[in-house]
Amino acid sequence: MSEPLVSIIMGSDSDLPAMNPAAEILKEFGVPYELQVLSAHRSPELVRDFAAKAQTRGLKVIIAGAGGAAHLAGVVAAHTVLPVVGVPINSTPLNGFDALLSTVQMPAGIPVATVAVGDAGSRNAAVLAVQMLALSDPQLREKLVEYKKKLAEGVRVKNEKLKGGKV
Ligand code: RP5
Repeated sequence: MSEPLVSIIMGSDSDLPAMNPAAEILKEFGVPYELQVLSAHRSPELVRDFAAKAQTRGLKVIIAGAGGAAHLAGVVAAHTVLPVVGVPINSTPLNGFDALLSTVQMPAGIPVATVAVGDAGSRNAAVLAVQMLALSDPQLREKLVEYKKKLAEGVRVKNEKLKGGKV
């Protein structure tokens, strides 16, 4: 695989099932990516080092998912000017509501583009990353147009089934 353009990082290996959908989407679009476990709390030095070197490594977008006291996306955003997409993961007794708030409520000047909690968020983080890359890549833009057509076609088929009494 060529050098990664997108880095998918997560606070723990227990977050992998939640972050895999993002990887699947990037694979579908043919975008080179990497997966890493980095914890803002348990390995703060590694996180700082990763974020500080991300741009010179050729990364364009960072997707960061975390659950408990979810600071990973925000800490990474503090150390880079690359766009950071945050995925709140529902890995705590509060079912991700806590992760949503700690990911989304960034102070002015250090944005984290926060997506939905859970599976939809993981997928959307990757689609958003592809949309960012597509700004300077017409082929990726075309793939996004096709992707949206497929989504619409899926809805059309479901609607036909429903109208035909097949659901
Ligand atoms: C967060 O704490 C991780 O992102 C994970 O969602 C949660 C629990 O981590 P483990 O105790 O499973 O390693 O830092």
